[in-house]
Amino acid sequence: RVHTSLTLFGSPPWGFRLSGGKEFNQPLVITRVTPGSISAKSGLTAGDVLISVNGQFVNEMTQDECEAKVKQAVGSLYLVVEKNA
Ligand code: LEU
Repeated sequence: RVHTSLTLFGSPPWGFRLSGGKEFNQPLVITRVTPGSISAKSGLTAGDVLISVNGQFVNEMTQDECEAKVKQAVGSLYLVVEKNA
């Protein structure tokens, strides 16, 4: 399993959807990446497990908290994901 850092340049919508979160006792996982979006161009793919958002670990975040972080980002969004390839 490989941790990969991705920097998405721009502003929301980044073009991905999330599942999981602390309230579900599940990891936050990227479930969909919109073709042609900033996320797609940056190498994010469905199935990637989210590790951190703008340097903040997501393991204690609910899905809503994580989404709020993602939506707050302006200019760029720095993600660390675990790719399962
Ligand atoms: N759907 C949002 C976007 O593409 C991300 C979500 C996690 C808040 O920017």
